[in-house]
Amino acid sequence: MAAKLPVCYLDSPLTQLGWNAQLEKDFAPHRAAGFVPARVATEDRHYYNIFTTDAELIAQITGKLLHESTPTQLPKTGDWVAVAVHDGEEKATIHAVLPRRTQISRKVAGRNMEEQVLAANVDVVFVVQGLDDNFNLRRLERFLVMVHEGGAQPVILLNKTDLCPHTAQRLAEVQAAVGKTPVLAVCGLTGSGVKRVGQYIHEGITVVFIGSSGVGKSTLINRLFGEEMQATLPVRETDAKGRHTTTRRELLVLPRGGVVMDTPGTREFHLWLADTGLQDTFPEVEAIALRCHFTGCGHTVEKQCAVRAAVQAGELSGDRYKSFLKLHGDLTKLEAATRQSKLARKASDRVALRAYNQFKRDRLEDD
Ligand SMILES: Nc1nc2c(ncn2[C@@H]2O[C@H](COP(=O)(O)OP(=O)(O)OP(=O)(O)O)[C@@H](O)[C@H]2O)c(=O)[nH]1
Ligand SMILES: [Mg+2]
Ligand SMILES: [Zn+2]
Repeated sequence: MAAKLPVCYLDSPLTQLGWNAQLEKDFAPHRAAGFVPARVATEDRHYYNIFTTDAELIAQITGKLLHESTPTQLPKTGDWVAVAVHDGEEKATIHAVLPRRTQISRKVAGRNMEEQVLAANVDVVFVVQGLDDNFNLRRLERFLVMVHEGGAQPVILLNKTDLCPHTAQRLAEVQAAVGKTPVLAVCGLTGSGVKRVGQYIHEGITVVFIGSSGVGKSTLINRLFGEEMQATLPVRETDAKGRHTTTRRELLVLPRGGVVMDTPGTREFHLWLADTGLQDTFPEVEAIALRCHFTGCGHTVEKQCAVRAAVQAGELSGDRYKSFLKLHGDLTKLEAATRQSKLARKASDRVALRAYNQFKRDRLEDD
């Protein structure tokens, strides 16, 4: 098998991780300063798992970088960083983060509105939704706004086809709502449709799986690898809610090329300021809105509103109009959303975080 791999695959482990000419250029000053490039696989508050050309290391950032960075500028899964490797130890220090090409962020609960970067430098984002009780078109649209806003290409995966007696109907419904965004029906259980997912992944491409907890992100990734690489747990039967099995982000290199990232379920994600994302998610509504009489029309009570006229004329579906208004509202009411998500924050998140931190501590002690 190995002999059949292209030479570049064997020669350049950095290329396997997604390294390219632009990054090499961005990295020049850091190379001159004696640092080596690495990609962040997982991160928590203080420790990072990173991949260099030949090793997986645990890294910490310098105090200087910590003080000079805002929280979103700190290294995130998928980031390229400049590191100093400590000889004879499996440890490194991160001195700088290279500019990001794309990023996937969500709004998180906190004292103030806070942007949390889920993944950096991704090309394709698989937005996964279950065809069981999890299915929710409005939520799907919110995820799409998030992806468009971050500059990546979304692909929708409707998973668990085995649990849905009318997959074709759902597929058509979603496709009608999302326009040109590709929509695939898949089954993590049987592997059906997973080959077509793989067609979006090849060397030089980084993909990430996002979606609520329990929709099957890790299962689909396992399928892609053809082996169990992630722990998966059964969904709680009563409410189709997941158990937040994945408590940290993972970055994995597919044997035939391409980088795959897993994320923990984004249960309480809210929209980040997503003006461009809104336009990309509702292009037809935005086009109609150009004809509204008032600039800054709210499309609800205003006179001579082209959007409402379009709904009345049957040119725009009532459902589309409603979800557009909802997102429109979400974007202007971030403050309220933050308060809500604070209330929604569950103790289980803290438990998961604690378990992960313990895991990291154990791991460091093993080293
Ligand atoms: N019936 C059915 N179950 C599936 C399918 N795909 C995944 N599951 C099950 O759904 C449950 C959750 O799957 P995971 O892959 O852990 O879900 P996840 O999205 O990674 O969840 P988090 O890591 O918590 O965000 C597991 O019990 C899987 O076996 C599918 O196509 N059909
Ligand atoms: Mg998972
Ligand atoms: Zn209007």
